Amino acid sequence: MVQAEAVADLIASDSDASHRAALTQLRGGFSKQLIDLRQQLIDFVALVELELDFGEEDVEFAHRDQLRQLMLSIRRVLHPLIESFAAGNVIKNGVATVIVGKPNAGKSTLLNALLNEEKAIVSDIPGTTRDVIEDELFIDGIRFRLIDTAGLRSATDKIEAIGIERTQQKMRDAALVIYLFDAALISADALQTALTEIRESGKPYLLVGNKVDALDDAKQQQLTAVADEEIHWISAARQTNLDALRASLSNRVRTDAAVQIGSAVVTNVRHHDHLTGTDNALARALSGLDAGVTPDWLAMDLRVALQHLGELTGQITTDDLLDSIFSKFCIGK
Ligand SMILES: Nc1nc2c(ncn2[C@@H]2O[C@H](COP(=O)(O)OP(=O)(O)OP(=O)(O)O)[C@@H](O)[C@H]2O)c(=O)[nH]1
Ligand SMILES: [Mg+2]
Repeated sequence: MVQAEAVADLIASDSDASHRAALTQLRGGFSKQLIDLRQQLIDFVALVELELDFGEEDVEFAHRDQLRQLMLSIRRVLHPLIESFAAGNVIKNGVATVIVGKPNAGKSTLLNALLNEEKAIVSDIPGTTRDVIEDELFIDGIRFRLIDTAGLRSATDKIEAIGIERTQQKMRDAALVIYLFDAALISADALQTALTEIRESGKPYLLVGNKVDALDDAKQQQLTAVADEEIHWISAARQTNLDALRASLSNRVRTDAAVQIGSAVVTNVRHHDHLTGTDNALARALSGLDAGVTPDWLAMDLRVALQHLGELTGQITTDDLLDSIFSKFCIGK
């Protein structure tokens, strides 16, 4: 299932938007650097491929030492990016994201809506969810472990008490908290109290007001004033504004991880795959160079590296290679 989702995510991210996101994510210097280095590599591959046309004559157009230096400098750019991904621990475990709030706030409805699946039981009886319900969700290539919990209140029986205890444990373990409240029902005071608690917990959180479909403007303004911070207004049942919530989730992870690591951070599975793909291909090309392999072997590894780099930076066509060959050489001469 995890693999299937990852594959689905890879396919889904193969779009203009994801290429743009890739560039944004590889932030300023990194993306520009990668594009420059890729162009230099294209020029080298063109030279190596040209050697193939003169196979019998044992010519060497591509300066091997310069090629080696170029590959080493590309790898120096790749490595911190690859490591940032591991450091975020995002690929392995996902971002533990727990949905908490009072009973009946609509936590299970939100879980189901985000997962697009009737995973948790929804009912108008407060205290419906007693156990912890978890599933994986991919947003912009980031893996989230979404956790629905028992609503927080004074428990009415033993089982609910255990459920609430688990909610609190999950909150402590979570990387991110979605604090969900029933906007139509909550009082300004109750929101204030809840906010004080969640702020004191020190966890990164998103404040989400549910049931906007049942909310009047005056109440919405009142709650906005009380909160004095961004509230994500949604209707879980009608699936209103869920895209904005998804975007906030993925932004939050990107910026937090960036703060933590202090530089560009790769959180996208697809990017990570292309970064390691490039790196592995370059490692093979480098050991090929050391072993003195023939240009066709070298060209093969370099092409793989270019393919990955091109998909990362969002500009891949084999025409690039042809252009480079024809802009620099006149074969006829
Ligand atoms: N009007 C409206 N009702 C909603 C919305 N989202 C959920 N509900 C209703 O609110 C009730 C409670 O929803 P649940 O998702 O079970 O709430 P919960 O927070 O998981 O509740 P517990 O598991 O008891 O803690 C159900 O009757 C839902 O249909 C919404 O956006 N608008
Ligand atoms: Mg529930």
